[in-house]
Order: sequence, then structure tokens, then C-alpha cells
Amino acid sequence: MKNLKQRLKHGETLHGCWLNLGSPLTAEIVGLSGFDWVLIDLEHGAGTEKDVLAQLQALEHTSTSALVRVESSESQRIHRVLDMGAEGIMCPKINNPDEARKVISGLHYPPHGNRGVAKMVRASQFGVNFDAYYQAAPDTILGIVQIETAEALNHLDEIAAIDGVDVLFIGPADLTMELGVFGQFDHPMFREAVQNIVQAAQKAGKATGILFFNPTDYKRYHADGIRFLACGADATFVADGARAIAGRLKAF
Ligand code: 3PY
Repeated sequence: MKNLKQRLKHGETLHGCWLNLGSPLTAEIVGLSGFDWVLIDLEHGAGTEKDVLAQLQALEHTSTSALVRVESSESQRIHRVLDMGAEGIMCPKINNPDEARKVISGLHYPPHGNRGVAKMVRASQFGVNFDAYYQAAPDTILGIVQIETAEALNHLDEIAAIDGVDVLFIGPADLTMELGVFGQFDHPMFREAVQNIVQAAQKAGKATGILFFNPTDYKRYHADGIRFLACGADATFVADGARAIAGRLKAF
């Protein structure tokens, strides 16, 4: 089943990773590797909005759900990638409830939001299945807001309570930078922030997500109550694999 939103609602723990290279071939390889979801990254990735389409097409025949991180909460950015067929959107640096509501409004058709209606888009199989897509959209489009600023930490309950916010996703690099403890994921300030975010999400019946690069961190974050877990990126998979092989050759 590709419906991440329903899988999260049913309490599943879901594993994902980042796609930063903008490459449909890499997307396809990763999509065939057993992750529940991948995130095509337009905030820091090498690809542009134009590269999203081919990656979505490459992922179509895999069992992996395709999400997109947009660079900003501007509705037009969100509408375009949803129309291409993204199953959900992640928005970086959401500071307060007003910003979160703006993102969520961009995800949904009226009366739930301000998404423009175009029947002939790829998301609805070019209009062939528009009615079914439109009906299902409120229950299938996943809304993910990133909690990675000091300001957001003061509004966790209000952000988590917004209808349509499905996941509070921790940005560990940005959040530790904001807290003045960059990269110190054991630091008490970061650990306290993680626990407060999980608590706010759980109170509102929402999920928490995080990105990490060392698989051994999985245990701790899972024990924290985080169940939307991303480990690594296509770029780091290639870099790690290349370094490991080159190192072995040198060792002979
Ligand atoms: C962070 O670590 O800050 C992120 O947003 C993940 O890219």
C-alpha cells in the first residue's frame, strides 16, 4: 500500500531516506531497495522542480512513496509538485501556526485549502481519474512541517494541533545550529527539544519524523517515540559505497 498518511494513522513506523541527486535512475534504484518513502529534496538537492517529474515517474512502479521537500511555503511551489503526483509535501523552517496553516492550505483543494484545480494533471492521470483523486486527496496527501527553529519550539502544541499537519519533522542540523550546539545530537538542549516535539505530536495524535545518517542512531530515535525515520540520502549512499570500495582496493 502506498498511502503513507493512512499507514501513519494506523500507527506504523515508516522508514525513508532523502533523494538529493535529482536523478531518476538513482530514484529508481533507491525506490526498489525497500524504503517505505523517499523525499525528493528541492531545498538542498541538486535537482530543480523540472527534475521532480522524472523521479516521480521512476518511483511509480516501485512500492516506495514519493514525497517532495519544497524550498519555501509559497503555495505555487506546493501546487506544482502535487500536480506532478507527489504523495505529500515537506516544508522547511516552519516557525509558527500561521506559517503551518499556510502550508496546509496549499496542500488541499477548496473547501479545505487553496490548491488550484486542474483536471489534466499527472496526479489525476491526466484527468482520467480526477474525481477519485479529488475525493481521496484529503485522506492521502501527507502534510509534513519541519521543526528546526527556536521560534517553532515555542509553538509546538499549536502547530501540532492544526488539521492537516500529519508529521512534525525535526531538522537536526538546522535545529542544533539554532540552539548554538551545531551537530551535537547528544546535547541536552537538542535532546530536550526532541522530547518536547515528540510529546506535542503525540498529544495531538500526530507523528514525529527525523533525518539521521548513522543507522545506529535509529534505536535512540525510535525509543524517543519517533516513527517517521529517514536514514541517509542517495548522495551519501553513493559516497559511502565508493569510499568503501576504494578503501578496500587500496588495502590489497
Ligand atoms: C536538517 O537537518 O536541518 C534538515 O532539515 C534535514 O535536511
